[in-house]
Amino acid sequence: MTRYEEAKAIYQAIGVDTDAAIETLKHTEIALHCWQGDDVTGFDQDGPLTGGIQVTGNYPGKARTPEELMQDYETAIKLIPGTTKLNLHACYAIFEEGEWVDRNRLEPKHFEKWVAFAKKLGVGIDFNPTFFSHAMQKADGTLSSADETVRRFWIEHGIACLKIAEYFAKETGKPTVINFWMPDGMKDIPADRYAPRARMKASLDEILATPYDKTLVFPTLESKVFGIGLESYTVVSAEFALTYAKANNITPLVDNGHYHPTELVSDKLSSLYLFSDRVALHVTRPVRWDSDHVVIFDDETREIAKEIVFRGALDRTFIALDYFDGSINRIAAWVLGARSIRKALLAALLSPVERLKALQETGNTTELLMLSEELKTLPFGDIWNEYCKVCGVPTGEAWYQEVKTYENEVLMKRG
Ligand code: RNT
Ligand code: ZN
Repeated sequence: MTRYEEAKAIYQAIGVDTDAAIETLKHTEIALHCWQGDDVTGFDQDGPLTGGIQVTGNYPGKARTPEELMQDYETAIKLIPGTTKLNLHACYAIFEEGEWVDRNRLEPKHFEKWVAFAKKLGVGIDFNPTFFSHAMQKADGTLSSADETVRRFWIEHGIACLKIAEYFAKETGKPTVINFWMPDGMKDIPADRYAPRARMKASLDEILATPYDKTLVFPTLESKVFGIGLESYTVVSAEFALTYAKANNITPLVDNGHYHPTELVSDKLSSLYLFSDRVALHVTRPVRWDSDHVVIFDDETREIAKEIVFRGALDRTFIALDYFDGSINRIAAWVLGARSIRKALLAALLSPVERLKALQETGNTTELLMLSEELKTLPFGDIWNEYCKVCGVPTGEAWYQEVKTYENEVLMKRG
């Protein structure tokens, strides 16, 4: 008997079909964010990263061009078992030599090379308008700005991006999620919390009134509790985002770094599933704040995965990763985060869901706690290794050697 066969029998004894779990996980799409590869820099401007988000670290080998970013991305996804989706930001537009257009004038043609790349990899594309790192992102924000010129510019950007999202979906034949995250907010106490929110609402209404194919393009709205330099007020708070999404029949997006430290996204998902057809996630790891550390196989990531899987909601959840660490090898960062969310999903898929739920329903909370703890030491690693094998990617730490080789041969040669 192989280790997998032995482990399979152990799971079978508690009523879990490991082959079925592996098969489900293989086809579960995870959107992998391009912005981990270059510390959220992009290609359309030279300014600093703004919008109240920060990347720390100066690990060598950061991608500087579209070609480098694509090469790095491809290297990463070969080490990640299961279906990936390419997640792009508008600031990653690729211009011809000597060409440049501002964000409100972006067109599908500026993303042709990304489409060709996605087709080569056989993956779908998700998209994000970029409302930060730009001169038109003023102190009072973007879509909520009191300056009509500023607000208009960003509305045009939103509309342009909606069209690009539709182009992605049509070209790849796979739905495109387009996520709206605006950093708008205030460092200090506002005199008027209402007016910016009213302008934000009007702006989003105008963007979403643009015709787009609702079977192919799924707008999501991401809330946030605070940003660096935006500590006192964020326009798109949780209440704003959830209410707006519900009222306008779009999808709410929860980023697990965007709440107070003792709030847990795992506890929020069931409410969202109850009231929304679809739910979108940015999976990250906040360490004391929205620090965007690399996702690991920790308790909260596992609990989030459990909520999705136990609800039977994999097919109505858009799962994306969103973190950025410049202090370690950026390819390893991608691989680690993506493998970790997949481990969390696998652990959930390997649970005797009905038995656990029945223990709760019948008030057997002692047995529920006992079983939850015993499940943790079942031979999960053997199933994980089998999953990696089935997906044709290295098992155990073997993937890291490939990253190291790539680091020596490619990354270290970059200036
Ligand atoms: C920022 C949000 C947002 C960004 C990306 C780059 O706090 O999480 O999703 O991380 O759009
Ligand atoms: Zn996010």
